[in-house]
Amino acid sequence: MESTTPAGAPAADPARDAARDTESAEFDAVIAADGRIEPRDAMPDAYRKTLVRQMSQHANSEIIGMQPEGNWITRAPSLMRKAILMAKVQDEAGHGLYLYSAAETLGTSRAEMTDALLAGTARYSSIFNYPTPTWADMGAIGWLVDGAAIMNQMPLCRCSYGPYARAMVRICKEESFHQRQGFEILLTLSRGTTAQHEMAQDAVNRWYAPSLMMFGPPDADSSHSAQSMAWKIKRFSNDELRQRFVDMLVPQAEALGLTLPDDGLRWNEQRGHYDYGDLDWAEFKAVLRGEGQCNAQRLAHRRRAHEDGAWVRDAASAYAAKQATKDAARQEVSAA
Ligand code: BYC
Repeated sequence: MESTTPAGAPAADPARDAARDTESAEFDAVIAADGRIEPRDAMPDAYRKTLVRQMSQHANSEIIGMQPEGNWITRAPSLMRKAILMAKVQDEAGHGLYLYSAAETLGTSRAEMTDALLAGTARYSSIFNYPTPTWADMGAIGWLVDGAAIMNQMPLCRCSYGPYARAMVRICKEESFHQRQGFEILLTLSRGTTAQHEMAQDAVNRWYAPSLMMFGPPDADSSHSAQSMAWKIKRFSNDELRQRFVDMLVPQAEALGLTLPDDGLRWNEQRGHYDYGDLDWAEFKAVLRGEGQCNAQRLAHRRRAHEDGAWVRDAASAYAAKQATKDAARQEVSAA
């Protein structure tokens, strides 16, 4: 325990201060050299806290993100579509688990992160609070939501925290497949009957703006960006990634034969980018406050699933305890 003065302040300890300065200089040098911080390396408390916040939010998003699509597994229009959708939703569970595991290396347990999600004190992506009323929503989620996810997550493969960066490599590969399957669903519908084309257009109309808001608030309102970029957790700002995403979508929408619902969308020769219309940030804030169309439903479902799964966790713990007792007995016998 740190010794303190009568007033409660830590007593002066030049040796401890010097060790802290060395650790801090080592951390700064690794970041400056574009190196990786590993779990046992010294790191500022605020860096650790930021990572746990972002990684747990990311993991929570993958887990909650299974719901809007899980909703369509039993209603997918063919056996092949059903098998693909099941595989995609399973991938998302896997992504959540890699990310919780990576976040655990920072000293916060998965149980703590899960409790925070269930208590409503941890965030998950705004995008998963929108409903999925038609099959075309599976296409729009794949094309737009997974498309935005890849744009945001590719740079995270170069994030300064090793376990997060490594988890992102596999996640991004799987997300690329997810995006293509979404694009292919929309292409099939767009080239189908008039009713199918309209269903695809309607889904794109509903998911376009929310997918642009996935990148977070405009840079001027982003509380964490500057520090996260200095620490090389984030490599690009929210607006930079949003712009890249819009630039990518325009030719893809043309290939799909669908229209992006944005009157402000036009090529800006001077900037070499597409301009796009204002987004409804009041809606974004309302969703973050828990007032989106599906916030209550998503959390209620997750809580129910957690309770329903209690017996699995109990059984796994009982099995682990039994194995540990057996192992200990075996070791005793071989030591005798
Ligand atoms: N939704 O200072 P800012 C997926 C919050 S999963 C909710 O810019 P930061 C997929 C932010 O947390 C997609 N909250 O924050 C899964 C902060 O609030 P707090 C998930 C948001 O962290 C299944 C405040 O607003 N991807 O792709 O620098 C099926 C100020 O923001 C959102 C990730 O999580 C939002 N959209 O930047 C299909 C990627 N945006 O914490 C697909 C990893 C902002 O101070 N995360 N907030 O209360 C990131 O890259 C960054 O955390 C963000 C935000 C770009 C999202």
